[in-house]
Amino acid sequence: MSPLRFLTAGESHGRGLVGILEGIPAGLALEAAFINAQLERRQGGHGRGGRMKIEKDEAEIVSGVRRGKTLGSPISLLVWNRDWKNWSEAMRVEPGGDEKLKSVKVPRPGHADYVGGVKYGHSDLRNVLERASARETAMRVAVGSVARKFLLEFGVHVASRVVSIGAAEDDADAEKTPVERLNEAADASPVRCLGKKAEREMVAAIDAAKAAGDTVGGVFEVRTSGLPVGLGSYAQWDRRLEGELAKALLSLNAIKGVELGDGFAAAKRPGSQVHDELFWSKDKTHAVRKTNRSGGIDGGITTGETLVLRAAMKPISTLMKPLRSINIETKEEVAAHVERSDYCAVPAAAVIGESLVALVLADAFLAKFGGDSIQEVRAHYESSRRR
Ligand code: EPS
Repeated sequence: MSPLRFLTAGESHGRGLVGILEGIPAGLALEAAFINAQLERRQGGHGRGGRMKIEKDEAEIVSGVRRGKTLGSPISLLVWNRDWKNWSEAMRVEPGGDEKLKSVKVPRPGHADYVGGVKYGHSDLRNVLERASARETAMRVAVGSVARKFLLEFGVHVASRVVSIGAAEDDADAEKTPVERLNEAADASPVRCLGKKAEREMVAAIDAAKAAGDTVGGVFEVRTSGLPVGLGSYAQWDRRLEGELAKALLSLNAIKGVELGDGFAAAKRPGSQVHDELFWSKDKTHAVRKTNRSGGIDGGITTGETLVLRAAMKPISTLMKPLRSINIETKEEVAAHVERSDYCAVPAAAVIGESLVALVLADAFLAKFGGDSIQEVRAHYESSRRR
């Protein structure tokens, strides 16, 4: 069983989002301000819609922390939806009210609307979209921030940057920016990329999509530093770390592809140009590599190099100039439902990607160096490093 697990709950326009994170050891210093700084990063990025002007996401720590330190008990978090006040009648929990209010009958192609309606037997597709909405990722960032805080105790940093938006691609070499400073550099850009020319092109791609009533996707990259050798395992399929990382990233709304290191490009090259050769460190105590084409994992196990993960996000499926669809009540073929949305959320998705990677890595870290308190984990970690 995974030492670390979490659940989220909450509808996009309901009262708020709830999260429970279990398995964080006792004694970790944790304050809401740390979580809130990450929530603020998720809200940004050029191409966001009107909702982010309404919300100012802030987490309340409801349990599991006393006097600024984790207790080892489940940590529960709350993020209230400010928009709830505009939706309290349409999203009422109590029975009754006007069933037609804010009801949705025409699914958006590519969204969960149709399949969710079929699956759960909903004739009002709002019952689907409220939970399928990417609003839920605010809570994933909140719980992921606790995992991030845990990893920082052990010198592990997780950061991200946007690689491309639509056809606009950043050719900046991310290797040149230390992972510890990558977020600072990316957060300074409205599209979270490193290159200035690419930034202009990405902003233009988003503006063009918006003007055309369309949306645009892209690719982001998550990078880590400070990871020890040996997280994950080849011993069983579900202990292979790249599988857990890919699962976490593909679980993020609109993600359609994930690659590690050279990923799909490696499939076109001969082995001699794909694998990272091994050399002795100067003191001959451990192996070093001059390349990191593997992306930091060999055989399901961290190599101790930078983890390099990329995820491809499809364009958001709510189009202001809607695609064709069907009315599930009248049986007509009509234009899809239109609802306030984002034009591009790739910069935000990168921040969420970091949070999901942090959760997987904290889990793998605890599986290897586990303990009930930070002191115990530290003792296990340090004895392993000495060995
Ligand atoms: C989001 C909140 C949502 C959307 C977006 C992400 O709020 P609303 O539906 O009120 O505009 O802006 O979600 C989607 C694009 C989607 O398809 O679900 C958020 O908090 O990130």
